[in-house]
Amino acid sequence: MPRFRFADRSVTLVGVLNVTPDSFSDGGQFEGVARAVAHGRALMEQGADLVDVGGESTRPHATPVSIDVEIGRVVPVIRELHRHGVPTSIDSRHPEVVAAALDEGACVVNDVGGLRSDEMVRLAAEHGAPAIAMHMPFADLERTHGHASSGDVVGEVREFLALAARRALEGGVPEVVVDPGLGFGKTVDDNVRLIRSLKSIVELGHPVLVGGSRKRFVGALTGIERAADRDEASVVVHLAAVRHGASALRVHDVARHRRALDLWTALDG
Ligand code: HH2
Repeated sequence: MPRFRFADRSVTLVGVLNVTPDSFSDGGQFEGVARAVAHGRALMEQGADLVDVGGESTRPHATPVSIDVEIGRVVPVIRELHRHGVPTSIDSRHPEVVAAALDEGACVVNDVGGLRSDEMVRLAAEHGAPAIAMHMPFADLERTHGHASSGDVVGEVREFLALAARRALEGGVPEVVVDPGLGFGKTVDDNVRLIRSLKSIVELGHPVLVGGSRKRFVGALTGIERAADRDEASVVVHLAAVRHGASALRVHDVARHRRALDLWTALDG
């Protein structure tokens, strides 16, 4: 797999591939290797630059899965996508899963745990893989989702990401992408403030990834109840993020985002 660098494009479009029974918007749709691989390849045809493969839902009250189950879900899919030349990131909080995925051809580490673990940094460095550090207020999901905002969410997130990026770069990771972690232990207002103030995170000097796709705050702001009906609204959220300096978007509906981004680029030219 040729090396993957976010800095090679002005906006990197990351397609979501959840190989889980219980993800909040598409749980159960892409279970089984054949279905998952077909969807991953379709995402590339629709214009994704990278396919983000996850085997554990991070939604509130998701049933925890064992490391073996998570590996069993993601590794065969990554191996097969690699065989078809599809670049993948591994979306996992667990170094054992990340290690297995990198060995099978994943070329980016996506750690919603914010690269808190030295092992995660070591693995990305050893494989020469870029790493995404996402902000979660706590290392575990239950505490994160029960978290009520502090006052200065933007300052808190910026400080966390600055530290995570510094540690990772010092540990030898070739490229660090920072992500404010929309929807992770944040109120609707926190998410809005993070998008509006994204520039202060962009100023850290690392590519910024935003993942607002179909999330609850998008539903709260629009009144759209069903997560799968929030793709149009997600496009608006993500274009706002691009306007404020985001250079990577993690999305479920790649086709819609690709069209919107191409039009945006033509008009913004
Ligand atoms: N959001 C989710 C999962 N992984 N990774 C990054 N870097 N940024 C995000 O915002 C992010 C992420 C949650 O979305 P999804 O994968 O669709 O849901 P689930 O965790 O239920 O599988």
